[in-house]
Amino acid sequence: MPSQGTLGVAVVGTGKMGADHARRLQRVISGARVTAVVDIDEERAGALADSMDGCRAYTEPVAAMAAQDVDAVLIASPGPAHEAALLEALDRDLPVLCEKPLTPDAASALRVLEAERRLGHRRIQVGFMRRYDAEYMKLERLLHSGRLGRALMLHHRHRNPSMPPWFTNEMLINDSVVHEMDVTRWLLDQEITAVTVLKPAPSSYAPEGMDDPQFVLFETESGALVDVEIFGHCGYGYQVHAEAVCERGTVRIGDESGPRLSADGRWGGAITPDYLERFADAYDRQVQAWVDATRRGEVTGPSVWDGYAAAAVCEAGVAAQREGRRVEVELIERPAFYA
Ligand code: ISE
Repeated sequence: MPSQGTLGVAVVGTGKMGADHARRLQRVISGARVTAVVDIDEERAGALADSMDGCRAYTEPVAAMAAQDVDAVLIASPGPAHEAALLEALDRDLPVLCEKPLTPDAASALRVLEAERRLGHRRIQVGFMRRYDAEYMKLERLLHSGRLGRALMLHHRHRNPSMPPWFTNEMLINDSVVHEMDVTRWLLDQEITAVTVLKPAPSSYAPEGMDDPQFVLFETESGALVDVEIFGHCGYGYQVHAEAVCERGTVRIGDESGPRLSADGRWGGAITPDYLERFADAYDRQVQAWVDATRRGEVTGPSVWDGYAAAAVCEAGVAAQREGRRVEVELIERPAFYA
């Protein structure tokens, strides 16, 4: 499938994430190059295409996917635009890396799942990049080694310095806590069964209409309890921590590992300003793994099932957030196709 051995990738969506992925594919990743960029904002797509040799700008994903030099698609447009692009790519049997969330709700995620099953083989990897972060990978290996016994609780902290002006209360669940939903399912190797959202008195820096921070509680199949502090406007930097409390020990990741400076009678370090920096290595590893697998004709990494399961937990989370009650997660039975 790759033309001349190099994978020609169409990047759909040229906002913050799409532009970063295009740069990564062009400058960091081996075995791929960006042959198309797509955005409804013609000028923005054009400017990005002009910065890369042999890249064309399109305003419609369909047109880019039909191009001769497009072998695979990286979708980084806003969540509501994902379903149409995913179905189009499946129709053309094109490999896809789709930024999270797979789609904004469980019903649309299920339609994508059904389409991939009809195709008869996996084509889509979902961009849950924390699975490619070195510390998360060590945590996952440790938990699965059994050395610490069963995991009883997870504590997650997810702090952003601020959110863009268009960010909503629901997006704190759908775009931010969705990461903790995925890593919880992956680390504990089980589904989340119920969600509760509690809200402290909001920070005076919370924008109008947003309850910030929030405290989200997951229950899981085995009876583990998982809490997530989601803070959209902590003001001081981007921090993601996770701690597992197990029968025979605890393990914590996310404490800044950068250089620890001692000077002028103080010690300390820096906090990353945003997720692109904090998870830069994880994004690189994820995209390289996708390109490598695609060139081998394989699909690895988080699947459409993972995207659908996260969407179902998001739906419960948004209802819990809105209605102030515990909401159970509704999931179909996992198809053998995604075993
Ligand atoms: C953003 O969309 C991300 O995916 C980041 O990883 C997350 O930390 C942030 O809260 C989201 O807005």
